[in-house]
Amino acid sequence: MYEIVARPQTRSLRVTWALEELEQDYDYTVTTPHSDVMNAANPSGKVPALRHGDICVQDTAAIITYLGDQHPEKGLTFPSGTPERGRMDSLMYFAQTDLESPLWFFTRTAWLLPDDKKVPEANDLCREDFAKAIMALEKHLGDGEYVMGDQFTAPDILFGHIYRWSKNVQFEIPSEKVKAYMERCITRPALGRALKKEKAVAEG
Ligand SMILES: N[C@@H](CCC(=O)N[C@@H](CS)C(=O)NCC(=O)O)C(=O)O
Repeated sequence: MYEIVARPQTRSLRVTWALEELEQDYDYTVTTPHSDVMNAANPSGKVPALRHGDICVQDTAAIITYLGDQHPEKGLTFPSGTPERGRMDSLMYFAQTDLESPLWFFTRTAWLLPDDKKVPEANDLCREDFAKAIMALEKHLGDGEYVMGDQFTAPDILFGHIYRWSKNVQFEIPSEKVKAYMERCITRPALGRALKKEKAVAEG
């Protein structure tokens, strides 16, 4: 049985979404970043982590990939060593480094941190870097339904989640093609189920 260890309604949604796409059962241990429970599951104390037997996996890109690899018949990931896996891994790293980083830096330095730690002079740069990464994503996407082609796969979870987040902080998506793709991702029934689950566990 899989166990998500997380504060719900955070990046945890990516993991819940993956589990719902894979139609797997899972337990949910609700905690907060840097609690003893979280520190035991992730040395950084950040949420989420995934326990599975003796293994505890951290970082959402790694968790989603791990989960997809456990259920190859579902096609969420591609076999290790194949050209498709190489491309998929590129997109997983790109999503977190190029696309998510400016969004995360902005979220912290414009919203979450106390006023004396805010960095308003970095706001425009974050928006610019995010927009540049969206234009790169447009090239990756080509004419595909999803970023790897016709099939919904692991990177689509990251891009879909980042899209929801970008809307919350009013970051523009400067490509109609990418926006339409991201809309396709966030209308997946599995995401609907994941959102319900996250809400239910958050409310206890
Ligand atoms: N790269 C990590 C980032 C995890 C992360 O930053 N989680 C946030 C909540 S969404 C957190 O725990 N923040 C607490 C902190 O930064 O100390 C992942 O994708 O799992």
